[in-house]
Amino acid sequence: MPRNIRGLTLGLTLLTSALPAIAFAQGLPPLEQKDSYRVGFAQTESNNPWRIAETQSMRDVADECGWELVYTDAAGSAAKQVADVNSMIAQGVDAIFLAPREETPLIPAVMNAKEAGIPVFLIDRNVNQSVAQAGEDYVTFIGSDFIDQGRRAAEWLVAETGGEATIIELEGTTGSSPANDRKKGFDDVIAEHPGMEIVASQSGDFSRDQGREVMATLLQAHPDVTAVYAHNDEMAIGAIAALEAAGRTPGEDVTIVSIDGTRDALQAIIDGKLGATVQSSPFFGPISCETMQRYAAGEEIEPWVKIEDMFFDASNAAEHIDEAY
Ligand code: GYE
Repeated sequence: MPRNIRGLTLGLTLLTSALPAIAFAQGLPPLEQKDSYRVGFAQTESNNPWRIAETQSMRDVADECGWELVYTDAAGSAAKQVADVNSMIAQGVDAIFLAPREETPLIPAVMNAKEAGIPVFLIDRNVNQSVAQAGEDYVTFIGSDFIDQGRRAAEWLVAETGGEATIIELEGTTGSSPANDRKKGFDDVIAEHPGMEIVASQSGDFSRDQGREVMATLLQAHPDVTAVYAHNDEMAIGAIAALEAAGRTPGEDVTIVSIDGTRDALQAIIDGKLGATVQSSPFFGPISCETMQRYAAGEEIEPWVKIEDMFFDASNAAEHIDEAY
């Protein structure tokens, strides 16, 4: 082989082995290994303890992970969140952690970052899988199995009520992946039980106030309700307030199940008002740091970095309340 060609081959081999080969093969932007990074974190809103715990968890790992955090809060607007990501791109951050408020409206933000050569890690919520894909458009989705959370809530409710219940379902933010999937998981299990009926299902936007208002309205139309499934704890707490205001006794004449594992929810379990809550961990800092480091080291990242969640009911709520948020 002529010397110059051998030299070129050697040069190319050295070049490609020094960079994350997998990232190139998949068309994802590579990420250099270095001591410090400017890292964007695009939060959806800060209106509940879960969101605040998530933001805190990201801040807590920033120093040891070498992150200079560029933090934005979309204040409940998908349009603002797209603008927030675009501004991070304009500032030339090294990587972006995005918690997409809704599944489809955030896709342009993901694509813009990809085009600008900035790797995106989705945390806590996913985007529409038929439009954008992990390993191609963004590195990975780090988060819980929301379908399974819905199933676990339903299975607990079936066992608790002996398979007989008239259910009101309070859905999360319309168009968000946890609302879509928590509904699917729950409704599929309930459909297998003829004694269980969902008489109303409406969004309370994952918020305590809206959960209370929607519950108060639905209660007038369905006074015979015997169970409530809320897609998060905040709405469950709101529903408890609405039931009490209407003279009902949550935990006695109405069985309530929800998802998250907040401090208020564990306290409501201890108080006998909430039956159970499926954990959905907000502690994304450590796993986000580790996943980004693996990516920078050139490792192939699985499309879904799955978080395993616990389950809280009367048997263990007191034991876990001190670690709750
Ligand atoms: O359950 C809820 C929050 O996206 C998994 O969003 C998260 C959900 C969480 O507002 O409380």
